Amino acid sequence: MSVAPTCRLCAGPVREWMDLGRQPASNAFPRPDETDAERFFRLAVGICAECTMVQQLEAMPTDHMFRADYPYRSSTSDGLRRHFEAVAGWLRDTELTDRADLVVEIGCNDGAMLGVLGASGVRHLGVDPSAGAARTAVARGAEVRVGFFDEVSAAAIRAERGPAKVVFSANTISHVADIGTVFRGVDRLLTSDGIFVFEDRYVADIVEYAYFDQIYDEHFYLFSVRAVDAMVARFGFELVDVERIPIHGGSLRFTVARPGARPRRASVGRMIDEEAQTAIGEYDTYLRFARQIERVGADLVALLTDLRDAGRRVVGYGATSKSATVTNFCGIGPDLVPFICDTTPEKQGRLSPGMHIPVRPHAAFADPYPDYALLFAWNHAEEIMAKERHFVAQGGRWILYVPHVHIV
Ligand code: JHZ
Ligand code: ZN
Repeated sequence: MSVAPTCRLCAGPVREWMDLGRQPASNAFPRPDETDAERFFRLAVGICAECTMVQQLEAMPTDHMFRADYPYRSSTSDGLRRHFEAVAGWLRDTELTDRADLVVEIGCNDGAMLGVLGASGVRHLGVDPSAGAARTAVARGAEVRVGFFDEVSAAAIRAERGPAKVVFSANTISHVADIGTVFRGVDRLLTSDGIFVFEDRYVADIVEYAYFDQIYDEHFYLFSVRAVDAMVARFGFELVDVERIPIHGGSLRFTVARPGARPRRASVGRMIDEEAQTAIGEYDTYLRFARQIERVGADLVALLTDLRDAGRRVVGYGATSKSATVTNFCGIGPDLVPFICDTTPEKQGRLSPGMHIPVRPHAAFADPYPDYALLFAWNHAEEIMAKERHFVAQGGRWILYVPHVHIV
């Protein structure tokens, strides 16, 4: 009899609901001569029967995911740049009002948020293992410590600069399987009345809109309000506010404080009730989702195969992390999608992880336009479709695969 895997947070039994197969590190884009060194893992997801946290059953080693040459850049999308400017303005005007206040950002990437605070003279520090992204953040006027955030680096930051009034993080906290290291770090760093604000994908939106490609190595946990509420309490904090934000197809902004330090807003209880009504903590919900994922995968391969057999040209748009899941789960390689265009210089000239589809500069898209563009960056659809109006005007069509395969 095999023993059920245990929850990383509460040690309860984790029931697997989907195996997305052998998958690479979603942001490790190999050079054509580096494909032998790729690392793979089994991308399987389950739900804890006790605390309901959705989590992966096996983890890709962190040092393989977040390396010095990590290629993702937050500022490549206008929408995200505007979002992070708004976050900076909100923190500056509501929390960082005293000249002595310090803000620390975990995973500051290229400084899309922190650069704005730095320019306003706010005391700040970013912590990020990606040396390349950090260089851009520094050029934007942000101060960055290259490395991981954990209890050791947090203690060093406190010793050097004193406690932080705000710890902020976007799309990073769910990425750390050993998440206790982050919370112990926040505990060392935060003032008694400070807040820890983090934004991450919302599992209820992922299920509702079948955003299955949000499941990849980096998204180790898929957060619900109920599971995060229990998690932060376990680490000695209180979830005091939660807010939906329309980022990456549907995210939540969590605000965490020391117990009793801040009033707990009604939104927390309200969203936990909503999740109970929509069965977001239940295994059967995810089994249904898994069947839907299989259907979408089969439909997408059937469409791409038909188009290829009919002699139509299809190009991928946006070498997203998400596309690693889609291409590797479905077995989509250069025979079905000859290349993916992407504006990120760090990805160009490289191959997509696992399936080795060449990544080419954006200019390749119109040279000449393909018949169809498979939109891997569907979370930026509005921005991209507005920019590529000419593609559609001359007869091109977009292929989307969420929440189901369709052509627009
Ligand atoms: P995008 C990454 O996910 C990884 P990804 C990470 N795990 C995460 O959670 C989020 O980011 C925050 C390109 N592009 O934002 C740029 C164009 O080519 O969906 C990017 O390579 N033209 C930390 O990788 C990709 O598409 C454009 O006009 O899934 C978009 O990646 C635009 C707007 C983007 O994140
Ligand atoms: Zn659990």
